[in-house]
Amino acid sequence: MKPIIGVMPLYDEQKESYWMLPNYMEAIEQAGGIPIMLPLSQDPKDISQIFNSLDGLLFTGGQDISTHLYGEVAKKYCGKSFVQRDMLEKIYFEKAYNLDKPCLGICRGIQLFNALLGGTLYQDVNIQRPTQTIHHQKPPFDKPVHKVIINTNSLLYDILCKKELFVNSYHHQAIKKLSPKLYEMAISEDGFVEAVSVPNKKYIIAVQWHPEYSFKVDINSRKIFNSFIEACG
Ligand SMILES: [Mn+2]
Repeated sequence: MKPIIGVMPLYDEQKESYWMLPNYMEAIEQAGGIPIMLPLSQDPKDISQIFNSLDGLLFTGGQDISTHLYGEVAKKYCGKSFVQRDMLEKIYFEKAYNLDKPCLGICRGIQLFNALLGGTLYQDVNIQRPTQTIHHQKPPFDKPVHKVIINTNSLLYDILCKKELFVNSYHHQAIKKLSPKLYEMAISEDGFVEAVSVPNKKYIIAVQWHPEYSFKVDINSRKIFNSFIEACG
């Protein structure tokens, strides 16, 4: 039996439409999992039933996270948020955290885990913490644009066996204060937290970059998805 992975839905409020980037689905499939996009329904019984049928959860990219989740007021340069998805992901993440179900967070995912566990975010790194390093690249998105330094005492190092990694980058927000419940697995060359794990959980990790954009050309991106699906098996 292949592991079934719940994929957090993408939603376009203007079009009032669900959507999905095929790369998230394909990256899970190539690693041996079955991806299923989740509905936005917040009925507690429905969510429990869905949650129990899943072997793991993928927290995808998307809108900026509501600032009230990390105790701030939105500045004018903060992007639009989508509260319904924030609430949905909060419910799923807290269940997964309490029951130690495998989770992989990507981009918004790392920011979400940090906010939900008591950390804070830069609402816009360009304004609040300017840097020469490119974090919001132009296409092609499978091309690396900056370096991350990996903590050798981390799950990410165990997965990749690399102290340095070149990654793509497509984010305008980032972790400001790291949650005391998260462990820093990698930082960018200019000092942003780019990968975290939850200590004492089997596999709850998140990265700030986008392995789903690069898995077709990059073995390290595939290794991240492979390790996730293995943990879900
Ligand atoms: Mn970056």
